[in-house]
Amino acid sequence: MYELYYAPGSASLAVHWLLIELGVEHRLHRVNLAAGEHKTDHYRAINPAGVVPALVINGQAVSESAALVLALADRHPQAGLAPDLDSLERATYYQWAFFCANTLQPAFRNWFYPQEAAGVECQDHTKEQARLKIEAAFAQVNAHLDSRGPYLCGDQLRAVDFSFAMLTRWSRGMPKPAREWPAIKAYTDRLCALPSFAQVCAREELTGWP
Ligand SMILES: N[C@@H](CCC(=O)N[C@@H](CS)C(=O)NCC(=O)O)C(=O)O
Repeated sequence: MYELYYAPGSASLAVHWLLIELGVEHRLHRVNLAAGEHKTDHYRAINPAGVVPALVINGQAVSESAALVLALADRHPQAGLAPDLDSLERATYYQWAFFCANTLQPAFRNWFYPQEAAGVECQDHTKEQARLKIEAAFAQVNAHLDSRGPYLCGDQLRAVDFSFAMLTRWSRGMPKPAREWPAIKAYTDRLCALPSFAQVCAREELTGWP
């Protein structure tokens, strides 16, 4: 049994979407970020970092969106969303999981919370650097999908695609949203056509993407 602590459209989206795609039983707890619920002692007992998501797996709380996506795919191998451990594709799979978690997501953090990195006085500069980093990352993925797609790991949809698709959605209000890169546009069209995407959008009341 899973319990997901989430906020609509946030880093919990990939996990929520994947839970639906996998068809596994789960209970949802909506965390009101505007009201600061994620900074309460109650929530910090679940995720000490005070951010969403957190996933309680059989009573044990785990966090970090990308890790949760990988863990879910491994726990439900019948869905075929994780490449075999000894396959070459597994290395590519890790590559994109860490790319999402280590390259793209921190850049988005700087875009959405530009005061964090170097203070309010530097926030415009931080945001501009974040934009450049995000656009460079999208250009890299676009070229990769063009030559080695249609999914991040090749022919098959994998769990990391849920993480990356979530991150492309975060760019929708940016000067150059991810869907302006043609291969990423085709990719997000494919991901967003999954019935599980319509379901997660309905549950989280998300609109405007794609
Ligand atoms: N590395 C974490 C980052 C999570 C994160 O930054 N979540 C954001 C929402 S997208 C959040 O909770 N923000 C509220 C805050 O930082 O106060 C993960 O991937 O789970």
